[in-house]
Amino acid sequence: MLSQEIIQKFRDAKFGMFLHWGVYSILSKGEWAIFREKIPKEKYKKYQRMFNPVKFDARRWVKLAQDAGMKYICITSKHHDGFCMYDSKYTDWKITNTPFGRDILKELADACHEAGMLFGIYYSIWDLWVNDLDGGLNEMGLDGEFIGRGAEAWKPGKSGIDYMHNQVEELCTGYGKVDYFFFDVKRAPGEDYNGLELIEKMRKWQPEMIINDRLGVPADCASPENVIPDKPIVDANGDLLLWESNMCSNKNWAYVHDDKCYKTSVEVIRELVNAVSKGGNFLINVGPTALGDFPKENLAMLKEVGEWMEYHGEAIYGCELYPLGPGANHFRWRGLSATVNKSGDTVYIHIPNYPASGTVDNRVVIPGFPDREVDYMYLLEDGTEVDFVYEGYYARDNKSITLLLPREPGHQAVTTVAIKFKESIEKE
Ligand code: H79
Repeated sequence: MLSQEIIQKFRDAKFGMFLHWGVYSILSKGEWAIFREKIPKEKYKKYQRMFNPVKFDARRWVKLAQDAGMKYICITSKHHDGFCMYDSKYTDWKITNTPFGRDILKELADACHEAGMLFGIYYSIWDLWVNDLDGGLNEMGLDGEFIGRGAEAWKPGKSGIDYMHNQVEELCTGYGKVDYFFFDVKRAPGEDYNGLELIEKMRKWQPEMIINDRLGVPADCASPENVIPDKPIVDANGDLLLWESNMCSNKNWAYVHDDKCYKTSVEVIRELVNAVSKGGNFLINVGPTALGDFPKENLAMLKEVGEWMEYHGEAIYGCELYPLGPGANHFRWRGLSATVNKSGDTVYIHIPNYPASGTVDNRVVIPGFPDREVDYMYLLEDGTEVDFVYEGYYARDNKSITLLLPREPGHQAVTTVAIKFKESIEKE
């Protein structure tokens, strides 16, 4: 197991960029195109000859993530189509055999290390190119005989398992420090891939690397997909586990020209705050184009998220969840949540649905809060002082505190109030 210190370091980073990028970006039908469209290998090989992302600039990508307030990046080294975005010596089906010819993973790893950005690698176990790994395209009869479906057909063979272990070794030993390893889809149980042995080897190659839970054997990080869980993810003792929600920024992971359902910065900021106030991390995805650009809708989103983070980052990075009483989701302020900083002297109340201007009762009631005396509070956006009274709104008790907010929100995405106490919170 990893030390709490290493786990905490990753948890403190909070916000990352997921990148789904590969030859499928040319088809523009999502990363599952080869499977969904049932494309035989011979036809699909064309995309290796076509892949030439002349606009790719690793430093620019890292800067875009950094300016958005992200502390880590995680890129697809290989998705289900088996195409390697790095120079694997175990296959010819890879980036260095395209007209582009450069090792994209290497360039991105270097740019991350240079910028102090944590570096993460996504790796799909399910591989449609390798028939000894979960059936490959044989499962559909697209590369040789149809081998059927179901547990037997999907059981990985020795050469498939070796292929995967070898590639994970390349990824964990050839790209400098790797902070995060994101396994994805597999068709058989984790033991069928000698998962425990693989994790053990990975700990040797990268002793400080966080490994997600999708290899099907115990690892470090839970990985809810496209959802922020209702509650913090905890173990049997109720202790907070390391978890990260990964999420699309439109309806697809890889670039789809026709998919214009992009999330706005307001939505992304709210998802981030939701995750962090439940003790989780948030990994928002970007699907770069075949040329190596980010979709313009993503660029706008990232820029605006960065503007929010510039003023609200202190309520995010390194903060912990701060549970509010059940009555805190007072009628207009649904989604109210809170975080607390490490020293415990500041609690941050996050208000995602700030009432529109002109409303008569810009109040937020926090029941049962707090035991200690508040010194003062203010909006993180501009330092405006927020008045308060030690009483509830409906229940006129003195165990609640009511924030008397200004009419206009601090920020339309999430308004955050910093509450300073006369003494810091005693943490158990
Ligand atoms: O990379 C992105 C997606 O392509 C991938 N994970 C994110 C991060 C993903 N999308 N959906 N899923 C994974 C769900 C997986 C469903 C599966 Fe299956 C069930 C895979 C194997 C069994 C469907 C049924 C596809 C193959 C059989």
